[in-house]
Amino acid sequence: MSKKKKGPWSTPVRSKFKTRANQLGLQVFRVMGFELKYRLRRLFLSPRSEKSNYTKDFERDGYIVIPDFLSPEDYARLKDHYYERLKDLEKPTNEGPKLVAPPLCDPKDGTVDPLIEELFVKNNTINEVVENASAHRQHLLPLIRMHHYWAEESDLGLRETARTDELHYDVPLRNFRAFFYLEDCDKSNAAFEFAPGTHKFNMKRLYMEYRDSIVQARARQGKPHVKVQPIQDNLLKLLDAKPIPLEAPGNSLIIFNTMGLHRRGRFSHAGTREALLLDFRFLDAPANYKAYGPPLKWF
Ligand SMILES: O=C(O)CCC(=O)C(=O)O
Ligand SMILES: [Fe+2]
Repeated sequence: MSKKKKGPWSTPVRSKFKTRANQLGLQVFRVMGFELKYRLRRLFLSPRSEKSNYTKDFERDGYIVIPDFLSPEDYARLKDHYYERLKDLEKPTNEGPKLVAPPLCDPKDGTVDPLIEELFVKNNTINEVVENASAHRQHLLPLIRMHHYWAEESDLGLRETARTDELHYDVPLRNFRAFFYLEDCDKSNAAFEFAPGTHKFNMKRLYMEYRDSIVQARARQGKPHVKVQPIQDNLLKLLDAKPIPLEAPGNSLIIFNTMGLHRRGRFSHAGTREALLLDFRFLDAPANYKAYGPPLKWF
């Protein structure tokens, strides 16, 4: 339990203030500020490479799926490595679908798994897409986790504990994550879902941010434990959000913009979804950037 003294600036008061500030447009200004910073960076960052079709598709849809990402030899090496590590992991026993996600590369303490570094951290395709889409030089170590997600018969129909199976966006700015499927993944074993086009910065998005920021702040007023509210249906309609399951064979990489609306798929039978999750969130988060220490130079 935290021993912090609760003053007048405690969460309910702050939430009330936040509700008011959002009614006056706080979130709209924040989102516009993020976009403006991106546009300024873009003026000064010359692309490291020609923009490939990957980058163009990524700009249009907010995600790309790259099949046959690794050579057959590297894919086999990676699978051996993954399943070797999986054997030793302690498994949770919560009700509902379960996740084990230990880090393999962690910028916080500088842990770097050599095979993951070789196959993903120094991968030109990933770095090209991320650099061109964020206008940041990608020279920091991403956070990379194993993502062993599974459901037993008794878990079917139960909610996922972190509620990431609800349509949401992670941050209101251009930011990136990637899933590498180790095995075939379709809508029956919780394929990741993304609503194409919902990552775009435009007037509809700003209006959505405005309305949603008030709903979220109000929900937290006096209820600090309420972290995320589902986005209201009328706002989903406004953005024309139609999530599609990104079904793909093993050895596929999916890169997505976390500003777009997405969710974790659900299991329709007992099964597993084996993946790696790559997270480039620190690129735009000064606090994280500080926590991660000086940039590691890969190039
Ligand atoms: O596990 C998933 O399919 C999605 C999780 C998620 O929402 C995210 O990584 O941002
Ligand atoms: Fe998410």
